[in-house]
Amino acid sequence: MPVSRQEFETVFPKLVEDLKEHAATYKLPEQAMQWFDKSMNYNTLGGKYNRGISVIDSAQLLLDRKLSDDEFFKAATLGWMIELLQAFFLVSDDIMDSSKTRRGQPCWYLAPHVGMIAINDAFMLESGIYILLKKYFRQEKYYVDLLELFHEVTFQTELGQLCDLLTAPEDHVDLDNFSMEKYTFIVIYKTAYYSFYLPVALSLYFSGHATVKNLKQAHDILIPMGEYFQVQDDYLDNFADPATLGKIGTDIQDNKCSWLVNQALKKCSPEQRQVLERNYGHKDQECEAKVKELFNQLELEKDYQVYEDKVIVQLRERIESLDESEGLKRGVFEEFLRKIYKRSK
Ligand code: GPP
Ligand code: MG
Ligand code: MG
Repeated sequence: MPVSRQEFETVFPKLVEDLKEHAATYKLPEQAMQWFDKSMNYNTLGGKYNRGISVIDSAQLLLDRKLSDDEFFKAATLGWMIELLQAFFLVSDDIMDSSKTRRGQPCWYLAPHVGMIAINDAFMLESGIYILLKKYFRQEKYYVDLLELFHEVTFQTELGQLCDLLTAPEDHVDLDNFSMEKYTFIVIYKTAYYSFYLPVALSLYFSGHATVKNLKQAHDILIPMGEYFQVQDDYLDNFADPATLGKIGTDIQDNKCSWLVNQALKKCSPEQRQVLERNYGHKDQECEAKVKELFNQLELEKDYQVYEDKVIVQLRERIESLDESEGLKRGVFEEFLRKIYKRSK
């Protein structure tokens, strides 16, 4: 049985206490302690927790049994460490993308009295990962592997974010700068590693199944799965109802090399390309509305359906041909795919 959001949430308050206790060893003043507490709760809670919960679900499948209370706590702690990493990324990403809302509330940097303190809060969310890792995993023989994994995946995500930002300059629009090759690099690095490879890699170490072969097999299924997830994110950015999505899309105004604009460029007429030239990437609602209208005219929703049907077949084939001889299980990937298939938020 997959773990519910509520079950996963029961572990978080203890981890917040652990991090505050660590800060207390430095006699952190009370005002700052309250601020840290608020930032952790505001920025880490309220999402879908797909990444975090997948660590526990995968561990259960890999060990092929129900986890003991202690095992559940430790697997959940690894899951919350990904959620802290995600919180660190999202607080930062929302500043960089000038986003307005996240998980149905104002982005943290826009919350009352926060502003650019949010940058330091983002760093502290990241530091929380390593404090918890040391507290709960220092004695494990795979401690250094986990440490290196978090560091490497963070670096990979930053590489993706860099390319995402460099292909979306604020001051000039150059549609020739977009391509599906660049797009693929951006989404694999900014999203797929930390959202898909990381949870399963963590559960492989935790369950004692992290052989070179298993890590490679997991990688080769999860990176394409993460690519699909970010195509969904780009599609939803324009086509989803913000009330359901919990965030207002910014990709058109932000001049992003998104999946939609790449599809539009493939099929637009010279006249339609002019509409894009004149309106894409402007911080202006009327320009944005013209681009949205063009995306509708071009029936990009249909292209998305075709893409989704095709990629699902490919992913299922890859899962089917998985070699389970070293303890990896198809169910790990089936469950992850089930969580995101045809998602609307
Ligand atoms: C999501 O892309 C990517 C990230 C959250 C990675 C950020 C990486 C950093 C190193 C800060 P997105 O901008 O499309 O996200 P959303 O649609 O949720 O705003
Ligand atoms: Mg972004
Ligand atoms: Mg997005």
